[in-house]
Amino acid sequence: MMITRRGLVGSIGAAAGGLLLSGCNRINANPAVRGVLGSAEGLTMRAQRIISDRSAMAPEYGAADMSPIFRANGTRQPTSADYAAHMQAGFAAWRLGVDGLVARPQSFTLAQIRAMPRRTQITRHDCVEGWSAIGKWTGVPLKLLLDQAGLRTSARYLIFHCADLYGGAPYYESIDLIDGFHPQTILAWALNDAILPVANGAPLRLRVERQLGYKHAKYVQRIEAVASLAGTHGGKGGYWEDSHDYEWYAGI
Ligand SMILES: Nc1nc2c(c(=O)[nH]1)N[C@H]1C(S)=C(S)[C@@H](COP(=O)(O)O)O[C@H]1N2
Ligand SMILES: [Mo]
Repeated sequence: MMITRRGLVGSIGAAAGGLLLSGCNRINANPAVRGVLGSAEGLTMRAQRIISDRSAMAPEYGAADMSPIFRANGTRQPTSADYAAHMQAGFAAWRLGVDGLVARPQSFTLAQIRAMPRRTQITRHDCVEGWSAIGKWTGVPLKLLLDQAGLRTSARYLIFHCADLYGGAPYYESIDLIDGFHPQTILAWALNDAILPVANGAPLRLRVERQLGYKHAKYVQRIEAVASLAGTHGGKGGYWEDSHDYEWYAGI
């Protein structure tokens, strides 16, 4: 994958691109870092870091850094009757499917997922629309679900199918196996020590901390292991990738 200034700005639109760059400036408060990142050399460096250091951990913060309110963005409540029924029932009958190129297809209840080992992390969420928030997420490491399902050797990507439509189209996202098995990649069921609110993706949402906000699929109901992204929806691996040409790998 190539990351160029044209790619960044062109994919998001000039106005939002400006916001993205200002977001980067905030992220790198050190003026020296800011200067380098603003240059062509800096873009090369950023690309280099993404390519060579995919297993690095995203920064984690302390309780004092947490945003007073973690705002919601995109879908705040899926509109289907099916989702409404699950919400009414406290998601007691919600199932998370893990299937596709796996040896043992799984269908997890929320109770099963909450009983599995959990990871809690305080991280910063960066949205391309120019806002960030620091929140405390608790959930099951995705690796544990993948291990139970047993990925086939042909699996290359994981597609997250969501329960909502956005702009009339199904929201979905995808990641590769490096992010899939990254220790900070979790399916979160709690935010800030409370059960995950509907606005933030109840009952389960992806946290993939090395990438931008739109990759963090909310309302996840099915994880599908695939060899190629070409066969799903528009074929570019996500709602925003298909509809607005956003980068598939949105590393930060
Ligand atoms: N299913 C679904 N997931 C989604 C979205 C959405 O609209 N639907 N919006 C994305 C975007 S752009 C962002 S910034 C985050 C927002 O997460 P939040 O609502 O918890 O702030 O969710 C991402 N995941
Ligand atoms: Mo976003």
